[in-house]
Amino acid sequence: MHPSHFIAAGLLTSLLACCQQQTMLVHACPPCRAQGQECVILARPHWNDTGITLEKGRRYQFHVSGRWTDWFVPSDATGPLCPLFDLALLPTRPGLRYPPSRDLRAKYFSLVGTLGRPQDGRALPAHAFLIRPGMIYQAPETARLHAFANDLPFAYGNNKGCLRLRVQELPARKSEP
Ligand SMILES: [Ca+2]
Repeated sequence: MHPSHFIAAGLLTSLLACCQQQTMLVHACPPCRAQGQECVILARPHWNDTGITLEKGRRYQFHVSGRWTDWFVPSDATGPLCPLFDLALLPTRPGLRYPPSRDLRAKYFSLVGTLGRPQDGRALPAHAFLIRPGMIYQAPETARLHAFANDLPFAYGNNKGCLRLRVQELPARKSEP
């Protein structure tokens, strides 16, 4: 066998071992979708209506927990948990619904939030952004928060799992009304 075959087989074994280990962390999704300022974002739908309205000028902190899975690749809100998969998928990232041209950190299964959603369900609204765990976001307009797992538009059929998102409104700064 050619040495490159040994290397490829070793990489494949490592990837599968990583995935099997991480897939055990994927939680079953609870039946609820939104409760107060906490909601569940499913990986399968193109859009999740969080039921949460953000108000213009107010600041919010996003808390995200859980794991979801694209085909057999486990991910969290920032993308695939196995770095080698992340590297392998790099050339196809421009086709993502929220592509790296909008934010270089955009990966497969990054959690994306939008203010409102378009009627035709395709193009993203003007305000779309990556929801990074712990990040603080000041809403540029008053609108309902929607969210989805970043993926190729035609590739949602093999998505599984969910993340739990908690939106915490922060107190206004002293200079704010
Ligand atoms: Ca997929």
